[in-house]
Amino acid sequence: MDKIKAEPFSFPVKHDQLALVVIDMQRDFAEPGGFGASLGNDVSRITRIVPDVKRLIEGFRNAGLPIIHTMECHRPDLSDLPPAKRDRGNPTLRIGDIGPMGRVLISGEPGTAILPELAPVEGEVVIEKPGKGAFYATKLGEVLQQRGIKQLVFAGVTTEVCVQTTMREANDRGYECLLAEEATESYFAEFKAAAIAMIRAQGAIVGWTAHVDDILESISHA
Ligand code: TIU
Repeated sequence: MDKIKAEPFSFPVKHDQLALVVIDMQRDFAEPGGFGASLGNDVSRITRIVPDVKRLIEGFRNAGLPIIHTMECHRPDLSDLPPAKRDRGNPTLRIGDIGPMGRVLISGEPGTAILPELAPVEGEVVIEKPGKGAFYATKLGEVLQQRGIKQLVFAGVTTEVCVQTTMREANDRGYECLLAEEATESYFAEFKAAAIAMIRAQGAIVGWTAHVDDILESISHA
């Protein structure tokens, strides 16, 4: 059995069942004027991981392995946006408001798009999701089942919000989950560190974590 060097112990990889899930690498989380910035966050932390996310995407593409991209966004009529989500906190811009990159986190708007360096190519699945988790109210589960995918490598943002929520959803559904450490980021360094620690604690209670180089080394033999 092939293994990827990982924590808390080696990840027992099956290349024919493996996919990359890139969570929410959208302009709205990474650029000034977007949703992340409207919550008061320093978005430059997010742009710093783009080269590592790109390396991971290119590795999966070169190996011919599936890639799934997610986008947190809502319908223009806001019918999939619970008031409890829209009204939360005191952001300078709420979801659906018009900002410098169009309507915040609305499907099809410029700010909602995936960063151009990481844009999906033909054949890659794009899942638009109204929640923090990518399984809630989406077809992700069916897509994975149809393709026989049972192991998921995770990248994207933010580590403790959409990435961790999706890993927990996947873990409960029986997927083996591996988080690529350099290809995920939070607006808060301490939250990234804590999320990584809690994911792999207790014998990989949610999943494994590994370095991008070790994941790429493994899939180069896929
Ligand atoms: N605010 C924050 O940390 N994250 C989100 O709102 N969404 C995602 O993590 N994608």
